[in-house]
Amino acid sequence: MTRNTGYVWHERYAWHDTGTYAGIVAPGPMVQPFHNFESPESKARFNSLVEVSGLIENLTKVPAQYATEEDILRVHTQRHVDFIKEQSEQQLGDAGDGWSPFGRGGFEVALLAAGGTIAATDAVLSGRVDNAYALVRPPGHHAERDLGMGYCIFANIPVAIEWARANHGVTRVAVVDYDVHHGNGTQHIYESDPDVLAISLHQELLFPQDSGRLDEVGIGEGVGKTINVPLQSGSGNGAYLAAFERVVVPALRAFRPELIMVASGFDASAVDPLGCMSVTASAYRSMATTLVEIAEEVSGGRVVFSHEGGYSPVYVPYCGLAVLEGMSGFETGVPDPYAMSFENSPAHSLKPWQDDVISASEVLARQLQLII
Ligand code: 3YP
Ligand code: ZN
Repeated sequence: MTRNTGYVWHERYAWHDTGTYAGIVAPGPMVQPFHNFESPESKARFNSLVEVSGLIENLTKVPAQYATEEDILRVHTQRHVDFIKEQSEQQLGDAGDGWSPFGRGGFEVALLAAGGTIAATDAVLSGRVDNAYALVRPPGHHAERDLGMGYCIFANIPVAIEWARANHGVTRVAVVDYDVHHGNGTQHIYESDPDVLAISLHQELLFPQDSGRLDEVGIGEGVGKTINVPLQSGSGNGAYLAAFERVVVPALRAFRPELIMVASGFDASAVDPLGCMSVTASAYRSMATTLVEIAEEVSGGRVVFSHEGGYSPVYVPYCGLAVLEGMSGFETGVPDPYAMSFENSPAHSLKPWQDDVISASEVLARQLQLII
């Protein structure tokens, strides 16, 4: 079965400049300059593979658009918007936390990233496509209402959700975040909102520090609508697929959202410089297929992926292609060239201690009467 999958990419995403860095830190007298891990490479090469593999012929190109200031202000404070504008005039500004450098004109690219996610959401909600992938940059899941963080300037997914609520009469939305880092921005923006279920799978206590614990379950009316699955470093396909089967799918089934948004980061991959997980393209494909199928069951198939992290220039393209193949049902026949190195690792079997974390998160969700 094939589906009509929308796809957003804009060359300007590759022009977002994160400066001369040494991975995540600034170069210094004894720190040789390099580039920032958050560089155009992994994303531009993902797009190249989508084109060269021929998959693009089976996708529907959705033009990116710029979010308006009004769109951004449904989520962020005027103070944050003004700060980003001001930083965007500098040679190398920062979104607020000191980890999020961006060059002149970064404000406009950030509007295009949020707007690209809006465009994908609009294409899905208006029925022009069945589901959609927005390959945007800069990412969004760390951005708080009043602060940019962890490479993120604006909260792309929340901006698209609030746009959908204002323009399509959508109310209940679920966010599934499989980026290796905790989706703190999404969590905090929606922690008191009972109509947004935010689920984040991440490497425990990686980034932000001391964030994304199991006991962060939401606040007030939002209690039970925040789910964190803080997996131990070293988790592979077995742990991710078990977390999907036992936590993500039952929670989505119980919540019955009208729309599912996916924070799609590939930094839990087996070769990522920022994560210590071991996920491979085949598991990313399964996660995408599962999300599309559960969307078909609960939200009329409406699911929108917005790109987040993932810093291996050579592997992200294959993980991303697998997700797009899973979403669309089209197979390019392009093999994962790294499968021989990564697929047979003992890291993929579900370990008892990984099972414990998943069980704890499952039990908690059940206690909160989310999973019936
Ligand atoms: C930003 C600075 C140090 C770690 C980092 C994480 C960014 C990311 O991929 N978030 O999803
Ligand atoms: Zn990440």
